[in-house]
Amino acid sequence: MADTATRKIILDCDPGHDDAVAMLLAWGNPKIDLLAVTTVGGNQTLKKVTNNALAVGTVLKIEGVPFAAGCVNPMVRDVEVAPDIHGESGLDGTELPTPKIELDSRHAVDLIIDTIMEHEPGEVTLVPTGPLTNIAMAVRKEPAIVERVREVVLMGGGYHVGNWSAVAEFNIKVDPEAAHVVFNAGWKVVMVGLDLTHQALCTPEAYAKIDAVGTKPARFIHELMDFFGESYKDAQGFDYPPVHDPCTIAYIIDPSIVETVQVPIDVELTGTLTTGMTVADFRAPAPADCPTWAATKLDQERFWDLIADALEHIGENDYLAK
Ligand SMILES: [Ca+2]
Repeated sequence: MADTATRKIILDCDPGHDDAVAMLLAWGNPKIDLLAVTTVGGNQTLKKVTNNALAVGTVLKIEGVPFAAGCVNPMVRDVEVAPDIHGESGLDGTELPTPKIELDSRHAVDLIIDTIMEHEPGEVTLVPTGPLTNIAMAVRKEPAIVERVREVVLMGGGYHVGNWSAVAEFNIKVDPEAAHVVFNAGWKVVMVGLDLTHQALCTPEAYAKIDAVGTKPARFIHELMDFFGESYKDAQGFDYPPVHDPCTIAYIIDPSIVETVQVPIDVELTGTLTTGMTVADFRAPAPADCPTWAATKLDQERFWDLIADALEHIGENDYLAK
């Protein structure tokens, strides 16, 4: 029988074109109960990504969900941003509406801790789609969250490829110390890394599904994908942009869309060429108590159907200028 229970999640993000699509899927799919949206410095500065999160929330008509800003800088290293991929605003390529959503007064780390501790053990899933600074800080501030979280489904890393170096992915490389805390905390971690997300390409077929919805929010996503596609073409030679972050939400909605394998994973902190690499050990079957998993294979057709269904579910937004 299909699992129809809703899943409670906290989305910790750095919007970011693909983060915006993750927000869309988290809000527009009835199976997901979005408890909070928190932001972290990453694709752009904290100030910019926080404004972007509020604006995207406004486009998607998100209501009754607290939004909170988190850490400005990584735990140890200097901040790095990605204007070559996401532009100067962090969300270039479209017109952002004036946000209707007000920021929660709490720091994101406190909102994350409060939300987890207010719920029953095993109820809340954490979904980080930016650098892991907020999540690691939450673990350090309130270690009791580790046993209460159902699982951490994160976009980051990879076991064969990198994008911010030959072997490291952006979210992990920007704050490898935070990633080290998160991968070694002992809770279940599902790494939705580049091996998986490079299968989530916004192809002409994917555009057709988005465009068929015909609403202003669909147009907004289309414009984001246009900019994202040009960036990925120029910066990394992709024909179509890989839409990383919503793959985490797709996995939570239906794990048969995102296949995973249990494998020990750790994070390199001291490599001269490999800092920020997620090192997955495939030499032998993982021990039964291994808490880390890696995503391997995406059902692309069903993934893009989920995105289009979420846009249908949200419907029109007359607040938007176009
Ligand atoms: Ca992101």
